[in-house]
Amino acid sequence: MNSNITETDRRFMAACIRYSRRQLGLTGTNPSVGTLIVRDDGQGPFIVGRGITARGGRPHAEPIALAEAGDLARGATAYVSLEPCAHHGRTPPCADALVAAGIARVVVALTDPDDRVSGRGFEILRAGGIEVVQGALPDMGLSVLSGYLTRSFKKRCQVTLKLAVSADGMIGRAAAGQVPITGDEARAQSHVLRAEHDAILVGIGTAIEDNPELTCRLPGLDSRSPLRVVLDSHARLPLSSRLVQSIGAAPLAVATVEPEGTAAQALAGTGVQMIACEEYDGCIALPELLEDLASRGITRLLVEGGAAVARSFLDEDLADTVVLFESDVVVGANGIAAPFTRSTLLGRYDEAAVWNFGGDRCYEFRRRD
Ligand code: AOF
Ligand code: ZN
Repeated sequence: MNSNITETDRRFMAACIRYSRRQLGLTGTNPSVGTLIVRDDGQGPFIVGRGITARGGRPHAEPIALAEAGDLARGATAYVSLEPCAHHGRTPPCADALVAAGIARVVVALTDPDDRVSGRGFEILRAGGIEVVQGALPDMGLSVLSGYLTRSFKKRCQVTLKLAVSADGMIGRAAAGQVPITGDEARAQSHVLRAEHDAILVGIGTAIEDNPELTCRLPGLDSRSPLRVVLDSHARLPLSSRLVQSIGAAPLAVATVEPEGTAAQALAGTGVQMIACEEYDGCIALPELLEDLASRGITRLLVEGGAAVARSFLDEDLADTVVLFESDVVVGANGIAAPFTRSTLLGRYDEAAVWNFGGDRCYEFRRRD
């Protein structure tokens, strides 16, 4: 453990990372970074400036926080979840801005892998006389920045696989449309997950059977609906489906191996984006699709169903995080069995968190890389 990191540092870094969650799903290819400017004039530390990477990725977090702090930044500590940038993009380097503002100390969770930054941000800070403390709560930092890091290192979007399972191990009932498994609180939480991702994906079976809308319908957060993507080899998505009908509320893309066919062209005519896919073993090739989505600026993808799609992502080792809701509801006859259970996940995943939402439990698993 880095002995330069104090208990106060951990407290403010935790607050900084929690704060940075707010822009997840909104910053495109840019990471959602948080900055808190904290000063202590002898009566205890207090926050004088806050910033998170803005919608679309700019401005970055640091200049927003510095602007709020004004002259109070002089002599203060800046908590930043990612190494401050060193490059001239549409804005000047954040590392320079921290030096110019007279910041005395910078505490960072994770190093930025971007070639234009990696290590150089720290160099600028040190050359400017700032004390730099690296490695404050890196695991917590990863909970927000892992999508950005996955996209940087693996050139594909990060995948969160979400599943709701009944007490008898089912995810629905055959030919019954949407079957409620979890309660209101868990459902609201799954809409938070939608808001925090750049795109949400289901298979064509779920799109037809459940006829979902896949938008974020939390009060005040409807503008945070992600791009909706349907895995639909033969472009079978009905024009009358809720997904197509709600295209004004959130964009929709169909991943298909027949982008030029009549059905695909009819969908395209309504504004649906076509993603031309490669076929592997009679199915859409998922690794290539994830690369394609990353190149379209998608950093975090939420996979919501159904069983076959979930199984494919797990079998191909493409699910980075699994969010599993468990309820006390019994589905009974004609149930569709869950493609995995908590115990089958534990071989490859670590249980990272457990929550209660109303009467339901929610487990977050992270893949051991
Ligand atoms: C920071 N603070 O809040 C963010 C950073 O296209 P640009 O110019 O915005 O640069 C994108 C890069 O900036 C991105 O790859 C990452 O290295 C960094 N993001 N840096 O200092 C921030 N969002
Ligand atoms: Zn920057």
